[in-house]
Amino acid sequence: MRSTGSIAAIAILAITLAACPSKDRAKPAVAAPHDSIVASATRDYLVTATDYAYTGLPVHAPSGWVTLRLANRGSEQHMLGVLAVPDGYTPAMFVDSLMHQHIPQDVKGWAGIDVVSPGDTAVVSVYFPPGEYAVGCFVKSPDGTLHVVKGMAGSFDVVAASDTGSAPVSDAVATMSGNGIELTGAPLTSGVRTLRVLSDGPHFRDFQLLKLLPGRSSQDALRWYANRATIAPAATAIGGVSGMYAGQKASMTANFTSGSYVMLFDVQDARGHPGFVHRTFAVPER
Ligand SMILES: [Cu+2]
Repeated sequence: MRSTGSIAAIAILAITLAACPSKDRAKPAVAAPHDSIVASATRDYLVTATDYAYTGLPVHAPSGWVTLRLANRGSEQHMLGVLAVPDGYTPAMFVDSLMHQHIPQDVKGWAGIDVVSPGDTAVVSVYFPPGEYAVGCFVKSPDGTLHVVKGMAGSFDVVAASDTGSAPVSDAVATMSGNGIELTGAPLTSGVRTLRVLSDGPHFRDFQLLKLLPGRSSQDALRWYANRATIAPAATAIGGVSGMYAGQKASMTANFTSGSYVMLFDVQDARGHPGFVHRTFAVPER
């Protein structure tokens, strides 16, 4: 498995671990407390990632648009992958399964936050229907272990709300397709900008944004991203939206500064070799 673990890793794990029948672990579903109505609640959560834990995860978030901020205070890269808790599992059971890499094949991913470099904070807004969600970090450490296996996992409830909030106003739209990444809307200029992220396919795509370090090329950045547990950075990972497929509603907000950026998502060729679809863009000096 490649080192750029993310939601894509879940799919691989699900296949690899198909011999681990989920029904052996499943117990009767418990009634979910989703029938209460949230009159007003925060829709903005600051989650802190350390090596290897999250703090500040929501407990009961309101349904609709929720903003998750992932502040990486660790020494490694981190992300916040989101999965719907499958039928037959309690959140605690499912988190335990993730930590032991027992993942049912029909697990349903949801939009989350892709990789953030140490010291940076990523901001992603996602539309959540009511339900129970588990989170985990699918980045690999230099020792080859996924952070979720080291205990970097958790869960939260999304409770039905009468007011489901509204989507952040976006400055541009990035659409992942089989052919590339289309970027529409106003050219991105320096400042805090919101990028609506879309995907046209039924399978997970993990949208990632990198800012190139001075003097480094986009190929340097892609080479680093594919091997980032083991080689020196050529870019800063400033987050992205993991687990995107057609119909998911999500956006990311970042403070763009002048320089070169790469947006990318993981692909595999017909022989299963990993690669990236990417697009570069420059943010001009003011
Ligand atoms: Cu991590």
